[in-house]
Amino acid sequence: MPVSVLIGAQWGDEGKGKIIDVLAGDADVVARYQGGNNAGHTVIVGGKKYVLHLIPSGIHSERTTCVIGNGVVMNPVQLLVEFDGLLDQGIDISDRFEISSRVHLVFSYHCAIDSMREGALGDDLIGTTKRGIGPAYADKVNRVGLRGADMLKPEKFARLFRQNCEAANKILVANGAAALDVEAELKEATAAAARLAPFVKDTAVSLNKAVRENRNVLLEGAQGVWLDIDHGTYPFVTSSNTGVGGACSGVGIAPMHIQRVIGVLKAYTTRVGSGPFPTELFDKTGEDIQRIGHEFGATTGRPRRAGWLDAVATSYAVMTNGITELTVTKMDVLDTFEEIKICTAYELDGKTIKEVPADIEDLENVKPVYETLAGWQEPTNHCREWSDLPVNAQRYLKRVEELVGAPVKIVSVGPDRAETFKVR
Ligand code: 2SA
Ligand code: GDP
Ligand code: MG
Repeated sequence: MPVSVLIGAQWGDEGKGKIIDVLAGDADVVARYQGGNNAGHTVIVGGKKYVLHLIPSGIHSERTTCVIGNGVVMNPVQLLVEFDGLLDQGIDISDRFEISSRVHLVFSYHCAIDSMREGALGDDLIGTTKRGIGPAYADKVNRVGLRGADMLKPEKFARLFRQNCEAANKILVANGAAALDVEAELKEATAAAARLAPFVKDTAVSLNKAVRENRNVLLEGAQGVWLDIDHGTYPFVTSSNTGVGGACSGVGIAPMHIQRVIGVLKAYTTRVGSGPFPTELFDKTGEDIQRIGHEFGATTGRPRRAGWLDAVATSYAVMTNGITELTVTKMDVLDTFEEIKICTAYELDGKTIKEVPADIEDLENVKPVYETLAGWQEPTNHCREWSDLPVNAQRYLKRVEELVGAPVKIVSVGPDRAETFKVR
């Protein structure tokens, strides 16, 4: 059975968690491949809400093994907070949970450096989640990071932790921030590592075994394609490859096994944090989308900026990731709008363009060219198949398919698992 990858086709928060939960019923394995606890993936089942940050969103499917792949940066202390929180809610995944021995670890000193750097940037800040993600990936690339396997060797773990925490303290103090208490931090990290050690294994081996045995493997992207370190709106991006390329390297599965790439697309666009956003709305419509869609960060609670769907950016996402199908979420949020717009091109320096400029200043200066469609102005959250959708909602989705070049296969009309249907 081919491996499926599910990615965010915009700037994150498209509803990936919800869709992974829907698909997990048929999945033997769900694996995260990049990012860390910057992610906030919401799953709502029977009115009960779960927000996952590091643990894959396959928790509700008892047949599903949840894997944290090597490409993730994992904060052991925060992972346990999440793990114990699930236990309190009656969900115990301990017999179906694996952590890659090659995963890189995030500690409090990464978070302190992240906060210090953001503070120093003033108005130019990236708007990170301050979860230490960038500094942890920097340690990985600088070849000084601690990894999952180090959690199995307490002496090595302590030696590397002290080295790195002391180096971080020097940077913090030089920049006017407080130093961390190395031994206190080490104690907390060591306790977390000891509890997590039993879950550590070579997940590339177990995942490839699952692929060989024809089991259903689903790879769960975090953030979105436009936050990708290579293809996103650099420097206003996260520090990992959020797209399909990151999926291969982030779990150790070869590209030829991946035949299904599901791009999750919100029916409009949101972005949290700084950076260019061509279709952002600064008017009442934008406020309405934000309010009706409850657009607040699932990790930090920050308000998300809102605007219309951007078909230029989305086509690019389809192209660079080989998206084979789209899931369109939050259709219900647009139920009350008289008119709905889609950006079909940009204008830059008097020219019409259909590509996304790499230069951040150019991207900040593009003006969206819109096509306006009639809204449907009736509720959609009861819809359970294509023919239940109002005709104008069907027209909207058909137009999105045409403009971005991928078919819509799943539609989501509310936050609950039940408020979803497959198309055709
Ligand atoms: P970081 O923390 O270094 O990854 O931040 C870099 C940029 O990546 C953005 N980013 C996100 N964007 C959308 N959703 C994310 N997860 C949370 C959510 C966000 C939250 O589910 O709502 O709660 O604020 C996420 N994580 C990282 C970030 O905003 C920066 O633009
Ligand atoms: P993720 O990071 O892509 O998993 O998305 P988040 O969980 O951060 O944000 C998506 C939000 O939208 C969550 O609060 C979901 O419960 C909610 N949501 C998902 N799908 C729908 C939908 O179709 N309609 C509505 N109204 N809310 C949805
Ligand atoms: Mg999110």
